[in-house]
Amino acid sequence: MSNKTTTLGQFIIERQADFPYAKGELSRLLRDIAIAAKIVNREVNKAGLVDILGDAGTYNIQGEGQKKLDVYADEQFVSALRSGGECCVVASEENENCLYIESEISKNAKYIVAIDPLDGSSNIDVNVAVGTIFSIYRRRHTEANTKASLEDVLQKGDQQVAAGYIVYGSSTMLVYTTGKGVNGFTLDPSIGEFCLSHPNMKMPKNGTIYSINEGHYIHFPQGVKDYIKYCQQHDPSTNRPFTSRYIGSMVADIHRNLIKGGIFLYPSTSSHPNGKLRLVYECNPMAFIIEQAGGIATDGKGRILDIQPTQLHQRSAIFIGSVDMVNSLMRFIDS
Ligand code: AHM
Ligand code: MG
Repeated sequence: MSNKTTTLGQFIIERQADFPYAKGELSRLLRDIAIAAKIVNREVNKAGLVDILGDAGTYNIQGEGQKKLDVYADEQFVSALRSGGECCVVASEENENCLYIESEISKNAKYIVAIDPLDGSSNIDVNVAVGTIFSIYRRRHTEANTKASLEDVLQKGDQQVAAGYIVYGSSTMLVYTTGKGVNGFTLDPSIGEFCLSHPNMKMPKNGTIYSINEGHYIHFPQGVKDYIKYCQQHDPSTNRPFTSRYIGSMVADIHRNLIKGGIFLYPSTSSHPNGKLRLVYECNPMAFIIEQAGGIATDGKGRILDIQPTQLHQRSAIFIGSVDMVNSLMRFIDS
């Protein structure tokens, strides 16, 4: 067995020819995101030691209280993207409007980044895994001096040129796709590099894990309730009852299911009639990654990646995971 370590930087350069319009810009953009991820990782890791836990005392556009680390992570990613020069618009969960980067080096940049800088905020204060989710689009009009607009951000998910997540867990991993499969890198803190640890990730076609906040059961649509009961029934021929696992950090829940096989569900509920999770920077990137790994993602009516976004912070129901499990759920939803 070879002991050769491939760093994320090396891997990106080796794979550059795979990228659409390969001129190095997307490689540099991914590198910028990885740098910010390392800085956020450092802060998440010492969160108990410095004054960074707890509420920032501010609210995001969705009226959700912001944690200090939410704000810190947002600043780090925006700053890395701003100074990197390859991104002209950042759309973040933490900001009401898109941030147009109009500096000399960025104003003609070709890429748009939509990001949830720190997902799973409610887990920050209690040492449970949190994550970052990002999605990259190409600007629709790239002629010099044409301005990027909201329409560039509101592209369907199937127009993504890359997407990825970082999970700050028992180890820190960066997983990404550029539409040619999914690769995972683990941060080696001793050298400060993400190293290829999970090449060509494939989601098992079937699994035995279902992930949903069952506390909201009473508010779920009937088809989802019926599916949960199905998961809990005894039937050794289909390995039921299944196992329930719910961390409350979408990134960590989906990462586990990607490796082990499973389904993650966040349906519409009476308090969140359109679901809770945001289409542009949560559902779309995760759907792109899971599809690239061989799984599927739907809102219960159709493919997540086919939804035309109309608003930056719009929400969607999402059912995402192993093909056989999502298809089995769909039979309950359709009936
Ligand atoms: P956030 O972006 O404000 O952190 O919210 C998103 C998180 C997801 O990571 C997670 O899957 C979900 O909210 C958990 O919601 P709930 O507490 O309703 O189960
Ligand atoms: Mg989030």
